Amino acid sequence: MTTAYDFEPLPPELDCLAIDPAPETPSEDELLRMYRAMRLARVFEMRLASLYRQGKIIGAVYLGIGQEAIAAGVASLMQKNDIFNTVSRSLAAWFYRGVEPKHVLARWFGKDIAPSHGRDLGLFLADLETYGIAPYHNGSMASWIPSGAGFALAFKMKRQPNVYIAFTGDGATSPGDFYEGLNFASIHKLPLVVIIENNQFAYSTPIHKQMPVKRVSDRGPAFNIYTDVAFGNDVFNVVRHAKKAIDHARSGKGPVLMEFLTFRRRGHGEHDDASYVSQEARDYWALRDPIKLYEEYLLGKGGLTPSALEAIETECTVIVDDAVRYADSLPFPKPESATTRLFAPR
Ligand SMILES: Cc1ncc(C[n+]2csc(CCOP(=O)(O)OP(=O)(O)O)c2C)c(N)n1
Repeated sequence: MTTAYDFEPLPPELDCLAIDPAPETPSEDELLRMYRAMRLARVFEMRLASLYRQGKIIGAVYLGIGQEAIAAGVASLMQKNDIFNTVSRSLAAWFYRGVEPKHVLARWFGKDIAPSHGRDLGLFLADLETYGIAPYHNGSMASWIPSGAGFALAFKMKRQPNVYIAFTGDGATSPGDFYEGLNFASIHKLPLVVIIENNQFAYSTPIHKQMPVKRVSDRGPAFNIYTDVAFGNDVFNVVRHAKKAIDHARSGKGPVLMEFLTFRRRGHGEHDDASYVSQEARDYWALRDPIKLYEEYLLGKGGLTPSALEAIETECTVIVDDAVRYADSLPFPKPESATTRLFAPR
C-alpha cells in the first residue's frame, strides 16, 4: 500500500468553478464542436478502459480523462497547415481534427491497419497529410520539442505563417531535450508552441519531486520567451490563453511556453491504481472535471437543453460501438510480415 502525497489546492487566481466564455462567446457550432470532441474522447476512453480489462488491448492503455479541455481548446485554434503532436492522452485534439475513433481503436487492438499495420499501438498517431499530426521518432515525450523546433524552423525558412504545437506533460520538461529545443527555438525566434498539460504527476512522481520550481512556467524566463500559466479545465480559459500564445508564435515573435494546470483522473496507465494520489485530490479535481464544468455552462448560460446533451452522448456511444465492431472485424498482421515495414525503402 503506497502512501498518498499531500494535496495542495490551486491558488484562487488559477482556479474556476463556473466557466464562461465572456466577452467572446463562440458560435453554437464551435461550442458544440469542442463539446463533441471532449465527450467523444471521454466515451471512447471509458470504453478503452473496459476493453483493457477484457484483455482486448495489446499493451498498456494511457488515458487523458480529466484533461480534455486543453486538447479540444487548443485544437480549435489550429489553422490549415499547422502541425502538432500529442500522444493519445490528448485524444480530444485528434477527434477535433477529424481522426476517426475506429482507426484509433483498431490500432489499440494491434490490427493490420495503416499507417503502421500493427507495428505500434494506439498511443501514437502520425498523419501529416490528413490531420497535421507529426510523425514521432521515439517514445520520449520531451523529444518532440527539439523536433518541433525543426518543423518550426522549416516554417520560418519557407516564410510559411504556421506554428508547430507540441503537447506534452510536466514530466517531459525535466529531460535535456526540453531545454535544447526551447533554447534553439528562442535564439532563432521559431514559431514553436509548447503546451504543457501539467496533470500534477509524471507517472507516480508529483511535481515537487521532479522540479525545484513550483510551476513549469517558472522555467520560461531562462529561455527569454513568452510564458503563461492558466487553469486548464475550463475550455474557454484554454482558448483565451492558448490564442494569445499561438498568435504570439504565429506573428514571428518566437516560441511560447504555455502551461495548463489540470489533473490526471486515472492512473498513469490503466495498470496503475494511482494509490499515491490522495482522496482529497481526487475529490477536489472531480468538482473541476472539464466536461462537468462545460456541461454546467452549456445547460445554464449556453441555453442548451439536457436532451440536446443526451443526444450527443448517444451519438458518441454509437460511434464507439461501431469502432469496436470495426476493430474486431479486422485481421491481425500476418506473422510472416513481421520483418517488413520496419525500415524506409532504400
Ligand atoms: C526518456 C523516457 N523515460 C521514461 C519514459 C516512460 N514514460 C512515459 S510517459 C512518462 C511520464 C511522463 O510524465 P508527463 O510528462 O508528466 O506526462 P503525463 O504522462 O503525465 O501525461 C514516463 C516516465 C519515457 N517515455 N521516456
